[in-house]
Amino acid sequence: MITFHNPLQHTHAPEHEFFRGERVPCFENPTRAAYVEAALTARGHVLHPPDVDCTEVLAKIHAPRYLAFLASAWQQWLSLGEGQDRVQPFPSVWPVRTLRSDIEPDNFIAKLGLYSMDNGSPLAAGTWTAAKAGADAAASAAARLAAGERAAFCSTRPPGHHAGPDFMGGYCFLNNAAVAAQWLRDHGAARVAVLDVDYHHGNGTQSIFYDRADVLFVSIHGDPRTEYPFYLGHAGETGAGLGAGCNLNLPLPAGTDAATWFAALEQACARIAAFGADALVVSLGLDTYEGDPISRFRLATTDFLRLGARLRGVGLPTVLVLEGGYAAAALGTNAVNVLEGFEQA
Ligand code: OKP
Ligand code: ZN
Repeated sequence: MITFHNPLQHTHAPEHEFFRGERVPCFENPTRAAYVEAALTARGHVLHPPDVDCTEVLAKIHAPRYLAFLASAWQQWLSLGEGQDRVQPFPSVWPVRTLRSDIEPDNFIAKLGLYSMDNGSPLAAGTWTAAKAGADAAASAAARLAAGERAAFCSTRPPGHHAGPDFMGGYCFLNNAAVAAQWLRDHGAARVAVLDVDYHHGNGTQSIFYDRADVLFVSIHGDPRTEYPFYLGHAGETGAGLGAGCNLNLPLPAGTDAATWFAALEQACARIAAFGADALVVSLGLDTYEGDPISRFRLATTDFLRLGARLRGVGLPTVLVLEGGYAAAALGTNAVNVLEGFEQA
């Protein structure tokens, strides 16, 4: 399988996030990609840099004012005063119910709240550079399907599936899986399925495609009653308008084991088969792993071989886009296991 990486991923390296009242080192850090790339290289894969510019596709899935903000956010932060480069910006006020989100405030922190769903997506000097290159890499992987490849993997970082039409969230800034799906739509695929197997519901991807009939979104994830992102991902969310029936959520309780998880995967695959997609995009979160520090499913390293084999069985040209996975030292092996399961099936 052809593999892509993001050579600029290390430029997105915020130091801290908040966890239960404490500032802790970021779970989503450059080391994650380093482990994935080392494991891929060790098993003989050649990592390709992006060769597609996703700018046009980005404009179809994200709002112009959000993209403009993100591209200039660090410069705006620095212009607040001397020494801002030594600290991270965090939002502190959000336009929830009854407050207006149609007017972009002038104040930087107010803008950051407008364009964020949480305080868990810290910005760094290279965030835009890294996120844009990561989205380019996802588009590059999608482009290889049109060129005849059976499958392509993209070691994207930062992740993307929580990023919505006009907001960042959950360590995500640009929705890489949505970029891949939209790229495929724009280059010959009439219908695309997105399968999100990250532990956390891909609220951003769901929202981007919620009213569209040309992109099916299917997600297996921790029940939002107890798991992040809390406010989306319930089974009753099935799509709206033209997209009615084109969204399937399969929430599972924290603590779910591999047997139950793979039964949900069968339901997901059945829905994808019925949809009649021309291509498949997988939001490949590996935080379903039993050793993940912030998630609570119980998949073992060998289960990722089985996942890869089942994904190949869907029988569609497939782009695999890395999402979460925070047991960094195991992430490389878990990722290459998905690829090897896919290739050997
Ligand atoms: C991103 B992805 C609190 C930590 C919770 C949300 C988890 C984001 C997961 N500061 N952060 O889906 O793997
Ligand atoms: Zn996740």
